Amino acid sequence: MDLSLSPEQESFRAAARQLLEAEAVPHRTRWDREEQVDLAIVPRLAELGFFGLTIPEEYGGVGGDYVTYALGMEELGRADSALRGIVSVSNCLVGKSILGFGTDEQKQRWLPGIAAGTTLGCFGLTEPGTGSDAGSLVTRARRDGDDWVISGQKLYITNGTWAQVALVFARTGGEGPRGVSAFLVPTDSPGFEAREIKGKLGLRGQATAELFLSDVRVPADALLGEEGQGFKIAMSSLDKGRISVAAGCVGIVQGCLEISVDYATSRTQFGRPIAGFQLVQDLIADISLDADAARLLVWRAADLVDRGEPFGTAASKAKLFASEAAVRAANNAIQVHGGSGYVDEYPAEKYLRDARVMTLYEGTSQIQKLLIGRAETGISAFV
Ligand code: COS
Repeated sequence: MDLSLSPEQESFRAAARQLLEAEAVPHRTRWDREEQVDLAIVPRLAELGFFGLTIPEEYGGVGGDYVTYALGMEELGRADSALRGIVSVSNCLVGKSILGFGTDEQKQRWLPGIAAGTTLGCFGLTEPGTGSDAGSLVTRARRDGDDWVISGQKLYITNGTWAQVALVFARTGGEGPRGVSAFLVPTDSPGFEAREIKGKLGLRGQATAELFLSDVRVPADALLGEEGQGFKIAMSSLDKGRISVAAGCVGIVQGCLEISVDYATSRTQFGRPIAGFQLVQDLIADISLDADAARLLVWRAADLVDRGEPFGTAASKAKLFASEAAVRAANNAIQVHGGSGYVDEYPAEKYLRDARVMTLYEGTSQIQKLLIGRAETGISAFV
């Protein structure tokens, strides 16, 4: 693995930093307080190519490699994790699932809009009764002539109220993962309703919704992949999604490092900058170490994707470490800031609130450990 970035990767990262510093960072506290990012940022992110990263040019994307994608997610996480979620659910969980499993017709229909940011996607896997045990989902799709008719409920769905297309996982067969199929459902379909969930600890600027599907009728060509292949589609999407979450967490840790150094070198106590105190340096050293270690795990996983090698376990390791590191780093950043870390005039407390969900969604830390344990021992803890 080559740890040096190419000039193209460096220039994308610099352009992303510049855009986000100008158009996201100054507004993130307000967006967080108002529980709504200004959606005018979406086309601005799209202009830079965020939504088209790794989607081939023939489908309207900007192509590029997965390391570049991870750099972009890091910059989004550093600026505002709410934005990282909007991009990565649409581009990665939905767009890459269509790219990987869709027919040419499905790719032509959905990918250009997703790559342009004019079509947002949401990923409908989790249900009120099924979180970690995703293979037990109960949303049903039944065949009616040439159509599928879908009924059920989905919970904690990022982009749920903003999306134009929902990737919905529904049971078409018997119990367990093999009975699950995936469908591309236009969200303006009759019977489809999304209700926003308010009162989240973090990621407040991003829409998180509950989806209700009451006899939503879609044509046969809404089926993504084969009948019964839905669980595999969900799992392989999440393998990539976990790298995306982990990359966003690297951005959180990096942000925590920068604000902690800034604060510690300018805040004076006992007649000198607090950065001069060994116990403050201890906190900053821990954040710095977490940034390096998490970034290396993310780059390793992204590099495996780029090489076409198995990357699932590397993705779980990156997600597990980086998400726990983000919580730790944000906590340390608050400690460096003292009382100032507890108010949203400074970004430390938002980093902590946003980081907290990273150990939960796209597979909890406990699920990642069991996936790593299964890969190491060959024994599944899930059966
Ligand atoms: N890629 C492709 N296929 C996969 C896969 C992957 N990463 N992981 C599993 N599969 C396949 C298996 O090969 C198996 O196929 P066969 O039936 O043909 O043998 C099938 O899917 C079932 O796999 P498995 O036995 O691992 O299913 P489990 O029910 O044991 O899966 C876990 C358990 C916990 C791994 C899974 O449910 C999971 O990841 N849960 C977390 C869900 C999650 O992240 N939710 C967040 C939603 S988005 S916020």
